[in-house]
Amino acid sequence: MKIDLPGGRQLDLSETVVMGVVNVTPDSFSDGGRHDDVPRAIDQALKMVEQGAAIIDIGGESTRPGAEPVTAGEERRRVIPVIEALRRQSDCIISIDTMKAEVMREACLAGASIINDVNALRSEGALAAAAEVRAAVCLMHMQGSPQTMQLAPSYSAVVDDVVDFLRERIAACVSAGIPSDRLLIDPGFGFGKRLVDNLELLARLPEIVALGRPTLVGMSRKGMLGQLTGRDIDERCAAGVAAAAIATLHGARIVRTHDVAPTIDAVKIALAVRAASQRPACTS
Ligand code: 8Y4
Repeated sequence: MKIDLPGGRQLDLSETVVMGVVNVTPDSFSDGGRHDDVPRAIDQALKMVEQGAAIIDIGGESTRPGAEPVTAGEERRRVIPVIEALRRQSDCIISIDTMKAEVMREACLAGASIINDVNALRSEGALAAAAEVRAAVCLMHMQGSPQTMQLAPSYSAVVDDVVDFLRERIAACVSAGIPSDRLLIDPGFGFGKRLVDNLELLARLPEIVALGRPTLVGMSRKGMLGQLTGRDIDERCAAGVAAAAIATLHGARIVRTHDVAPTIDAVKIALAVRAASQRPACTS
């Protein structure tokens, strides 16, 4: 499946692709206001493109559990110069990771063509902004807000909850004039979920995929990998790569990661196995 993007670009999702994460936030680049933040973010993005990332996801607000919100002005100051510079230096597809309508608009004017919103366009003005700029949109499930989501997550049926939520947000987008062929969906690993919830979502990912829109997953470096391996954040690459392989085998079309090169290798293996399981001679 191919998705038409603004500016005549196309996102080819006939095979699973990798989205590289570039954070322009104080926790990844000192105080977030250094003179060399932009070149460092650009270098990181260009390296990921060279390694084979199809999409670069640029974010200026940390959505880690408990992180403090930033103002739209501050967020814009962080991400817009990076998007403008990357747009000049590369033809890659740029995704803007934001919950704010104002940042969505400016980022798309600066060259972003996917809106990656962990709040699924529920913020004020977000549906209208996304419709206006004609970008593709990733709708992600989250229980609660980034400030509160990991305090006491609970579900009676996590997969049903996520499926119902994503159906409702797809309908809201279509009502707001965003055609469904521009939408991506995401179960939101780690966003208001316990380990058991994250594992059930990964095991039953085919039920999300069955909603019929390309499915994006992001497990890279997250707490679930730490809980399963006992490893700190900087040591979770192999665990994330394993999770990416499983998600790809289960039909994920975009894998969001901090570790582009090894994730691409894992995606290749999983796609080959998936193709074998779907060939006529293989019946089980
Ligand atoms: C260490 C490093 C621990 C990073 C936690 C984290 C997703 C996403 C994020 C996702 C989509 C994160 C912006 C959270 N996760 N967008 N964004 N899907 N679509 N946490 O799963 O990376 S940020």
